[in-house]
Amino acid sequence: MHTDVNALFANLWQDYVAVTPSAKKVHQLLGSSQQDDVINDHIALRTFNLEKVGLAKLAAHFLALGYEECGEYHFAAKKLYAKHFEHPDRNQPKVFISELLLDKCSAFLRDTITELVAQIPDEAVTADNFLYSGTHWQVSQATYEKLLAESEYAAWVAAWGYRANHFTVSVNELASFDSLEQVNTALKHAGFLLNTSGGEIKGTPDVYLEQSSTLADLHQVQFSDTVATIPSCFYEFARRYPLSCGMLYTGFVAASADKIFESTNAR
Ligand code: OOG
Ligand code: NI
Repeated sequence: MHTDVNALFANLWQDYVAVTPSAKKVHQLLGSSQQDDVINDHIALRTFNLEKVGLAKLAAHFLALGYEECGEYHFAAKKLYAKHFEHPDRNQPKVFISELLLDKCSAFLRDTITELVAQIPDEAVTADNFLYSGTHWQVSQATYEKLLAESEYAAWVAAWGYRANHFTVSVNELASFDSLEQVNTALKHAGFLLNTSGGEIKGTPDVYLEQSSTLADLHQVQFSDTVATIPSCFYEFARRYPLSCGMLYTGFVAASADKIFESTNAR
């Protein structure tokens, strides 16, 4: 486990941009508009509800750094369960961790994923680098595609393993943009493709959170038998609104998150 939260996020970022070259360009596009670096609202991680690598095992890395469990979310159609975590230091990014509920999936999917996860050495899961360690298994392109037909989420984790699925810019902290619409316009002008599932902007001020995201980059992945180009990771943008107490809402919105998951769908 990491002892330094900043080091953990720096490592997650390095690993993420290696397979998401567009993130660096987006970062520059928005970051160049202010003196300070772009502030991260949150990151997201994906896994399966197997004892060895379940949500709790990923969360342990953050709990050890002082993070606290804050909310839970259900996604019945996608067969996902998620929790979010916050650090007492409000400047640290929030963390959204989801897991695929394998007991609700087909025997093929469950058996395939169980076999992949069995290949992870036990000690790898608690190692410093686990959250940005990628895959610990070999998967063929045909197996990836068969997983994809049932669950885009399962196929994504089988191909990319353990790494940040996305980073999220805090739009509230951007000096040169007053709205998410403005951010989206700048992104589209620069040629980035946005996730339009559920509309370009998911959520409204009424639910205290507006979100948009790019479509995942298309990046080369090494399968056991081939090299293929498939969706990797994406970049998200979040604008939070104050609750009646005056504090910004810090949770997530399940209906919006349901659509954000689709940022890794094939184009
Ligand atoms: C997580 C999708 C949900 C959000 O901000 O609502 C999410 C994922 O795609 O793994 O990140
Ligand atoms: Ni997100």
